[in-house]
Amino acid sequence: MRDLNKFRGLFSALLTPFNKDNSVNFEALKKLVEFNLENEIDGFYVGGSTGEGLLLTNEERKAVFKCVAEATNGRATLIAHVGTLHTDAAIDMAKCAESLGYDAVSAVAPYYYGFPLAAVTGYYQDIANSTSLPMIIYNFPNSGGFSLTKDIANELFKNEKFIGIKHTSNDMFALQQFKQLDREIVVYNGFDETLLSGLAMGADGAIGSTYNFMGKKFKQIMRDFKAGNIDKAIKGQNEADEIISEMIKYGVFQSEKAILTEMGIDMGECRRPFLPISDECRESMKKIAEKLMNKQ
Ligand code: MN9
Repeated sequence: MRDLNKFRGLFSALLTPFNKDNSVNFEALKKLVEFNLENEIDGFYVGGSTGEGLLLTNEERKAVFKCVAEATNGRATLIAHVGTLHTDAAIDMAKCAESLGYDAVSAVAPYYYGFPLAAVTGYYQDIANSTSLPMIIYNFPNSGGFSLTKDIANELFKNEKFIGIKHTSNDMFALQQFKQLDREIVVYNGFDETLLSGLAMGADGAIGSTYNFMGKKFKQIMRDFKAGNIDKAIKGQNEADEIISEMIKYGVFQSEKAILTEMGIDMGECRRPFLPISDECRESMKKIAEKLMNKQ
């Protein structure tokens, strides 16, 4: 049995900063890692949706893995998101993550073609069996049509390599069901705006984008929940959701880049086809950043 303890807690879905010419800004990335660690983050989920992983070349994704591993230097648990449409490319990235000392790999299901279930489970088995690293399934039903169920998960989790699920969905019953598999696994709540409900349904931790700048706040919500201070936890979640609902108006990733830039990390823009950060977004996020900086 693998030790699951290092996989519990609050994980930042790490954003990827870009230079003006659209290349990855590794200096800013290192700063962002440091900033997260100062804000009590337990680990990083690298190159996922938030990291614009699917808008990076595979070489860039591997370079980001390397930069984050070096910057972290053993101070946090590292999960490499290697999901893509092409199994061999995912395997290549998983091997890279293994050689860099990552703790686990994760992958979104293959999208676009509407693959049959056997192809999706085959993809997961092939990636999981290609390295010694454990696999965390990225269940994100809105991303391409595949929705994990308890039955499918029980089949996959017969393979000991599988240790967890990142559940990016507000279907809390599904999350609860994943905690009832034939053996113990880690389940991450994937939407920050519903972290508290995920915890109430048994989540072991959370992976999310807003933890890049609200790490301390969400750690406090987790502590309050654990201690049974539910009113306080609800208050904390409400405060965070006021910010997240404002971000959703302008685009979540653009808003996050605007906030972090205000906080002193030069994040640049998101890659096309994401829209540029609007002036209205910058104005609104400036206020949020100022509020957060005064509090944290
Ligand atoms: O990885 C993120 N999921 C996506 C987690 O972006 C699809 C979340 O952290 C969201 O960005 C966040 C805002 O909706 O909950």
